[in-house]
Amino acid sequence: MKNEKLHQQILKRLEEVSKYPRIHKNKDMKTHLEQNGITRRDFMKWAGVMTAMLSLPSSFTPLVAKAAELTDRIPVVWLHMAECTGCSESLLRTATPDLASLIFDYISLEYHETVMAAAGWQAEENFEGAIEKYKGKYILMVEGGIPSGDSDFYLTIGPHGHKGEHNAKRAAEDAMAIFAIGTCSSFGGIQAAAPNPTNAQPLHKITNKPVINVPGCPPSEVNIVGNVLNFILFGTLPALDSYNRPKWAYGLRIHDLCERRGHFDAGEFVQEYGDEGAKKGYCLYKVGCKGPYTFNNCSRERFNQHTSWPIQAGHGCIGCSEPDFWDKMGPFEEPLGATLYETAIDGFGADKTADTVGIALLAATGVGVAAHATLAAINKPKDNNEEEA
Ligand code: FSX
Ligand code: SF4
Ligand code: F3S
Repeated sequence: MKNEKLHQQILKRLEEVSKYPRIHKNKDMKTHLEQNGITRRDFMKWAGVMTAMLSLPSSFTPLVAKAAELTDRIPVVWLHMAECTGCSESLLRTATPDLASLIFDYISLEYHETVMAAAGWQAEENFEGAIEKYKGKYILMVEGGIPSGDSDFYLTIGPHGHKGEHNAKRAAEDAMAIFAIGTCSSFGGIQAAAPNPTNAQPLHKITNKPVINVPGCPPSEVNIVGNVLNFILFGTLPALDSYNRPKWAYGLRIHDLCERRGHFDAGEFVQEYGDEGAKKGYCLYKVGCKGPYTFNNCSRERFNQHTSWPIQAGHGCIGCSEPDFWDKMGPFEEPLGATLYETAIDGFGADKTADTVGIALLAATGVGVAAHATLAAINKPKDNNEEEA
């Protein structure tokens, strides 16, 4: 019944979006996929995966596919601030273009400094033109931390030498929805790490409008495209956690679905890189994995067409989707020990779960798995329970 209502609501929304003018006059999704050697079957399979990722029932797959087909109805303005461009690279530079990057190709990117042909005066004109032409109708995506206040001269863009902060504020004013792409834009990132010489700020500090954070350094391509699809499907803000991250992507800890989790529960740890445990794929907690403190879906979605992710490659998670991880998660190759780290689990020192308590119980009683499971359940954020049920 609840699903039926949601289904109707989405259908109505998609109908509305399909009335928006098409931006690619000469290209439809079918041709776009064919030109890139993707069959309809592959596309529907991908839509099925995205449906599950967005926590929707599988019967909604055709709606998600339709939303992908409508991605050319909503213009996107993408700004670069202070960053390494890894977020764009994550999306656009897969070895063979996967569906997420193909969909992104199809989205009407009205302005994106890395991929557009224009430069100089022309580029600046394109920026002004896009936000004027699509006033109130575009999605703004901002990548990078934003030098601000007295230090905003650390970032100037284009021939007029506008400050990054000026452009971000200007574009935010008339945007329909705003996404901070990557940890730098969501939380300040490496620019804002101590001593933060450029006074870099996250996007939400320089605009009063609601900002959806899509952190990760970089975030995966599926999280970026998933947010666009989510917006097309619902037209509203998704359910967010306490750091304004969409719960469908950031609702669980890396540790919750990690492929090495069985070894954690069995007390089997890599003690140092290259040891026997490392060869056997044991848990990386003792060599610094921050998976127990980090909320993201890498353990489920991986990167580069589901190929691999940091922990599969043999290094612990460094907590790249958490606020201030450069300052607070280090040293990256050592456990945090008894540090009380402020996470979305309400400031609870996750090591208590992960090491001190879990492992002590494991050794003392031999019922570590159950003990750990109980502790993990206690420490889950309350507002995530509904999604896990
Ligand atoms: Fe880089 Fe993006 Fe990290 Fe930041 O990603 S991958 S430094 S999150 O803004 O380009
Ligand atoms: Fe995986 Fe890290 Fe948790 Fe070990 S500590 S199970 S490697 S997330
Ligand atoms: Fe980042 Fe950890 Fe995922 S380091 S990419 S959140 S596994």
